[in-house]
Formats: sequence, C-alpha cells, structure tokens
Amino acid sequence: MVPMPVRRAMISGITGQDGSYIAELLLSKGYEVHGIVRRVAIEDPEHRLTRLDAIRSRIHVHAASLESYASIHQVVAQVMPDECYHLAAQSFVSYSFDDEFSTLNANINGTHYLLAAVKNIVPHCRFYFAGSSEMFGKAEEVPQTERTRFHPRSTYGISKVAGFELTRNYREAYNLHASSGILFNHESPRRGFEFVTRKITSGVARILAGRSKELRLGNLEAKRDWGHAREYVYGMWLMLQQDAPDDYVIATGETHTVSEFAELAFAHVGLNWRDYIVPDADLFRPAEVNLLLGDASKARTKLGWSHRIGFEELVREMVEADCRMLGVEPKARTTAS
Ligand code: NDP
Ligand code: GDR
Repeated sequence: MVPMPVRRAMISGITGQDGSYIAELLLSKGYEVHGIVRRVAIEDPEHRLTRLDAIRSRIHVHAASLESYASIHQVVAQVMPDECYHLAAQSFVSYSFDDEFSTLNANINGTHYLLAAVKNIVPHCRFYFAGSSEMFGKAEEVPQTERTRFHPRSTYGISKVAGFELTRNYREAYNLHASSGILFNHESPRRGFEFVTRKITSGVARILAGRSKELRLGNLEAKRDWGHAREYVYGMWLMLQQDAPDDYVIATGETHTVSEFAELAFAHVGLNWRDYIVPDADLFRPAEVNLLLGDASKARTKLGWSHRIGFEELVREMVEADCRMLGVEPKARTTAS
C-alpha cells in the first residue's frame, strides 16, 4: 500500500489563542505544521511562544512580517503548504479605535499578501480566513446568519469585512479553495488578558489571591455569543476538508451579557460580583456592538459541526485555570437560593 503523503499546514498567528489550538489539532491529525511568527517571537520565545510550549519541538516556525509581501512570499515558497490558516490579525477591537491605521494595514494588507502568495505559488493550497461576528456589528437581524448584512462598528470590523471580500474575490476570480469562517466570540484559558472574559476570570483569581480588590469594566450590558476556542478551530479545519470552498457562521446560538459572565465567574468562587465590579466610563467604546447571536445551522448541516461546551462550563474552566495559575483554590460554589 502506498503511504498517504504528509499534509503540510501553514498557520499565520500561530502564537495566538486559536493558532495554538489549531496547531495541536493538526499535529494530532498527522500534519506537518508550520507557523508564521514575528521576528521578535524567535528572539524572545520564552515570552512570545508560551501558548506553544507543549508542542514547540513538533512545529516549524518561520519569521515574516504581515506588512511585507516579500517576506510572506518567501515563507510560502519555502513551506509550499497544502492548507493555510490565516489567523494573524490585530484582534483587539478596543485597540482598533486607538490605532485605526495599523489595524487596517495589518489586517487588510496581511490578508491580501497571503492570498496573493498562495495564488502565485501554491494555487492548490486551501485557504482559511478568520472572519468575525464583528462584521455584523450593528446587526439588522437576530440571529445572524451567512446572509445577514454587514454593518461593522470599528476599523477592526471593517478590516475583517475587507478580508472576507478579498477571500471571496480570490475564490471567484482565481478559483482558489478559499473559505471564511464567521466566528463568534470564542474563549478559553488561553484567551488574551485584554479581552473581557479573561479580564474577568483573571480578575476573580487575583481578588481571591488577595492581589486586587476590584475589577473595572466598561459596558456590562453588551451581549455576546461565547463558545470554546478548542471547538471552534475544529470548525476551521472542517471548512478546508470540504470539496468546495464556502463561508460559514460558527456560534453556539446562545447569548449572554457581560454582567452575566461576571456574575457566574464570581459565584464560582463564592463571591458576589456586585461587591467587586467598578463601572468605568473610560472603558466604553466610541461605537459598540450591542448584541451578537449566531445561527450556525449551515455549519451543522454541511460540516457536521456543533458545539458541546456550554456557557457555564466555559466560565468554570477559565476561572479554575486562572486560580490554578495563581496557586489559589476556587472555593466550592455556593448555590444561590
Ligand atoms: P489572538 O489575539 O490571540 O492572536 C492573534 C495572532 O495574530 C497572534 O499570533 C499575533 O502574534 C498575530 N498578530 C497580531 N498582529 C500581528 C502583526 N501585525 N503581524 C504579525 N502577526 C500579528 O487572536 P485569536 O487567536 O483569538 O484570533 C485568531 C483570529 O481570529 C484573529 O484574526 C481574530 O481577529 C479572529 N477572530 C477571533 C475571534 C475570537 O473570539 N477569538 C472571533 C472571530 C475572529 P503575536 O503573538 O506576535 O502578537
Ligand atoms: P470583542 O471582545 O470586542 O467582542 O471582540 P471583548 O472581549 O474585547 O469585548 C466583548 C464585550 O465586552 C465589553 N466590555 C469590555 N471589553 C473589554 N475588552 N474590556 C472591558 O473592560 C470591558 N467591559 C465591557 C465590550 O465593550 C464588548 O461589548 C472579540 C475579539 O476576539 C475579536 O477579535 C473577535 O473578532 C470578536 O470577539 C468576535
């Protein structure tokens, strides 16, 4: 029997939350995994490659800049990938209001460079673009599907709409197997500390450890459809295993306010969130996305994707991981009467 050739995957943004999970998934499926990282990551691996600690010896990392076509071209030509997961982006919505220009540059040009390099060098390569529910922004319908009109509310959202359109255009114009996932918020113990879920769960752990007394938050009424990152990256992989490229919403179909997340996280360690949360007007955004709720019916039907981890389990996993990190035991949860 002729052995199956090893499939080669390339991941931009491999150092991030999703990059680390998809790298693990691909390794478990026997892929040769290559990651594009910034040069500073190779200089300072102890700080910048921590999410990859468990798999460092099994992956190949290449330095390139999202701002330089030449460097992206060089890595693609060296790796010659069969599948490319383009996850690198300035991904923090709040920061996109502070630095609109670099958000647009990195997110739009980075995507364009990678698509162009794939088309020019490895046109057989399957391409995944990390689209976002932030593209819906001020959504005109609830729940949001692949057919809901985009109305982004930040340069981050605008950059993702542009990336989505570039990906679709490369699919239609050059016949690339290029798909976009429209992923709703997904979290995990590997989430960056600046995002609200991790800010809350790490805040709970710090309060429990006696390292802080309060947690300042912005808009507590915003609603998000929160899932688990490990399950969402499986959706990315499934998209690239289809015969034809397409776009898919990945979501849980449940939405919760930021205050519900905080209430549950504090309750898990026996604390009342109202005693610790300090509302901070400076943390509100100039334009907010008030309500996101995804309908993943298409992904369920066509990909066979579904989520298993619910809201409570996600919050619990994140709180417990942050408590462990600080060496504190989460107290037994008090059941509210
Ligand atoms: P993270 O913020 O955890 O990771 C972002 C990655 O992009 C990191 O590897 C980071 O590298 C890299 N990156 C950022 N800016 C640049 C740059 N200028 N040049 C090169 N690399 C850069 O994001 P997630 O893992 O959460 O998300 C992955 C992708 O999915 C992103 O594109 C995000 O916008 C999108 N997305 C995420 C969702 C979520 O809920 N998590 C939902 C929908 C879409 P470094 O470590 O060096 O900073
Ligand atoms: P989001 O995630 O903007 O949805 O983008 P984030 O966790 O930053 O905000 C979610 C909601 O919480 C409100 N909020 C706060 N947010 C932060 N970061 N810090 C606070 O103190 C705070 N207080 C309230 C926000 O106003 C917002 O309404 C994430 C990113 O991963 C994107 O890359 C991705 O595309 C989308 O999810 C889907």
